[in-house]
Amino acid sequence: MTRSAEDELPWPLRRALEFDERLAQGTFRASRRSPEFPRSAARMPRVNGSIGLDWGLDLSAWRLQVVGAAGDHARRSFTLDDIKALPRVEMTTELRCIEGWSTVVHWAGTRLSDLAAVTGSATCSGRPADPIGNAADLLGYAALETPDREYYVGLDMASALHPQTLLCYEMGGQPLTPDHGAPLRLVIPVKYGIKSLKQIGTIRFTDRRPADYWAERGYDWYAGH
Ligand SMILES: Nc1nc2c(c(=O)[nH]1)N[C@H]1C(S)=C(S)[C@@H](COP(=O)(O)O)O[C@H]1N2
Ligand SMILES: [Mo]
Repeated sequence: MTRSAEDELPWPLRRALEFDERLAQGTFRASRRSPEFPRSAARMPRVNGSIGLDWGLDLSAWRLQVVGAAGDHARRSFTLDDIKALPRVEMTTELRCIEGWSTVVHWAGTRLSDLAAVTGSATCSGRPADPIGNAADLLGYAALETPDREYYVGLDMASALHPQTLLCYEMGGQPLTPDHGAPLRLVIPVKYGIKSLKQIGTIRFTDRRPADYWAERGYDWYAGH
């Protein structure tokens, strides 16, 4: 009979590992959903925040860079068409800004969890992410940044892989405009708007809690509501 490395740990450590694993699985199962609205309730939100937006970005040369535990040399890059080839999801949810306003918006894009599943970048092993079946294999965090790295956000993995966390290329039934984050932005309705990073350049999955632009300026790192 072969014994796994885990079996050889002293029992208090082993118990702690098992507990962490159950906790992580519980987190993913419980994943609280943000309310959804009829599409007719959707409006176009104001443009809010333009840190790190490059108005002159060459959309044909743009690529989404995805980096996992294996590091920069194993980065994968995706064109917008690659992203659009992943399952399309539409949702009508509230964009809630920490400044006190909110707007119901209709979004279209693909789940960040679907990207994590095709790249294997979100796990320690490099296997496709399976939050329910194998939560212990997941890295702890996702870090997103604009191509110029001026704006950056950190997400805990449960929120990053939440079913309503989307990489969006359409807003209000139209392709994203540059001021709303073309060609691709994050929309994460379980968090305040500060986390919904516009114009994504790189997504990095990591075990170290990522830097976060607004957390560095005194806001709560999690920014849930
Ligand atoms: N790159 C970038 N993304 C950003 C911001 C920013 O300044 N730069 N501001 C955030 C804030 S505070 C909010 S409320 C939302 C607003 O999105 P909207 O402009 O599409 O309404 O974008 C978020 N994403
Ligand atoms: Mo905001």
